[in-house]
Amino acid sequence: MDKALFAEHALLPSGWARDVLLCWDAGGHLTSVTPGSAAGSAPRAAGPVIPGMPNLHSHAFQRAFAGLTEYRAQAQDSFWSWRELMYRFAARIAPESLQAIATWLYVEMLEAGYTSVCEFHYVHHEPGGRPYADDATLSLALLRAAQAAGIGITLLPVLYQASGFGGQAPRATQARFIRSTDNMLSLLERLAPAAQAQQAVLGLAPHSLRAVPPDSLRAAVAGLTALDARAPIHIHIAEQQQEVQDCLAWSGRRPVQWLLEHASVDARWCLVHATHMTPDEYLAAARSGAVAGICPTTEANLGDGIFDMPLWLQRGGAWGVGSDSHACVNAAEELMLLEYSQRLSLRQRNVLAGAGQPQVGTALWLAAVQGGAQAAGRAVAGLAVGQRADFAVLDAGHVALAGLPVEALLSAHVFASSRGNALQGVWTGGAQRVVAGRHALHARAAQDFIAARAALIA
Ligand code: NGQ
Ligand code: ZN
Repeated sequence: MDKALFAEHALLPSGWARDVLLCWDAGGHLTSVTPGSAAGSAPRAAGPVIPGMPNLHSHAFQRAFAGLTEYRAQAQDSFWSWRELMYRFAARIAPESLQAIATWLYVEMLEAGYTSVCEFHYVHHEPGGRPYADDATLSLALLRAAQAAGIGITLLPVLYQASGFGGQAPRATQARFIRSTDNMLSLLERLAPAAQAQQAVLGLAPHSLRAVPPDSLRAAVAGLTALDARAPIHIHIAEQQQEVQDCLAWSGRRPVQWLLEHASVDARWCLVHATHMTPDEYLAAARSGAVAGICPTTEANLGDGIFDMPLWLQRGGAWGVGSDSHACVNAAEELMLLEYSQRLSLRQRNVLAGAGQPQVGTALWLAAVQGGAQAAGRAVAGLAVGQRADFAVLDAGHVALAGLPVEALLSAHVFASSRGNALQGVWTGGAQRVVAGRHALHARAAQDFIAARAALIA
């Protein structure tokens, strides 16, 4: 029998609607979304209902490392010096610590409005590079963490084979990441039953053009397509100027240009970061149908640069947000920084309002849900029939929101809710995971996370 929730206000893909009755089936998919309904016997939502946000880019283990690189270690620190420190940390991750970190991270995500996650997972092997007795050990730890927290997951095992363009041999610090293309495809086959059992989607993440030589990229995409023609493909691309220079030196092409010329990039693809593109690349990449995977707080933290949102939107590009290194785990804050970075560089306001949606918070939230769902390859595109019942209830009594006109609620949530989380309840697949702002596992998962982190940094 269907379950239901009645919301006086709900944010549908077309905008705010009144008196909306949401119904979903036992599988967790919405079967009806009806504005202008009577509540009937359905429970009433305690506040306005908004769609849950898919998080399109996560390296879960890095959550335990957040905050630990905010000191000067050399005359001029950079993305690359951060990466050295991150590698040292990655070298210590174990199956138990990964599961504890990821479980807590996913609890935090749910409490902050993310209802699904795309896990770009590249630490595969034992320290030193020997495969675990069960080669899928660390991937399974992530699936288990998602299952325990109740977050939807798209698991993207990462293909990593080289330390730089032109197939340069991997470094010792990258030994845990390396898999042959065949080995990657067998991992995907090995993971399929476990993924299916929890309605997870499997995809593939060629780490970057630095890490995956052309032949491997071609073979891996073909192999993935043979397994599942709709499986998502995510890649880090054009994040740093150095990467663009190295790609030019190697191929005479810029990274996005090279990718578009050598792979059949389409709506299955998520171009993560894609910060450094020429206007022609913005046009061609947007036209390909790929999602731009923007990670505003990580890109700021690592000194990447600013993605040109107006240009991307002008070209009709799809986009979503990811929390990547997890310096910040809050969907609203990612969207705030995304808009603010544009304001700072353009010296304008309300840059990312939509044509039909003047409220910046609402325009951002709805667009990021659509793009995030596309990147996840799951039915998580908001409050519409056939999509999963993934949603959050705003706390209408929160000081930041109380008494505001409904049109302004999401802008207030994104730009003005301060430290207090204005989310009251969060549901995934129709099951309530967060009650009164707290996940049931909050205390336990926090404790396990703290213990795991302490052991890792000891
Ligand atoms: C990663 N993170 O794989 O964790 C990367 C750094 C690299 C970001 N790009 C390593 N934000 O790109 O080589
Ligand atoms: Zn990343």
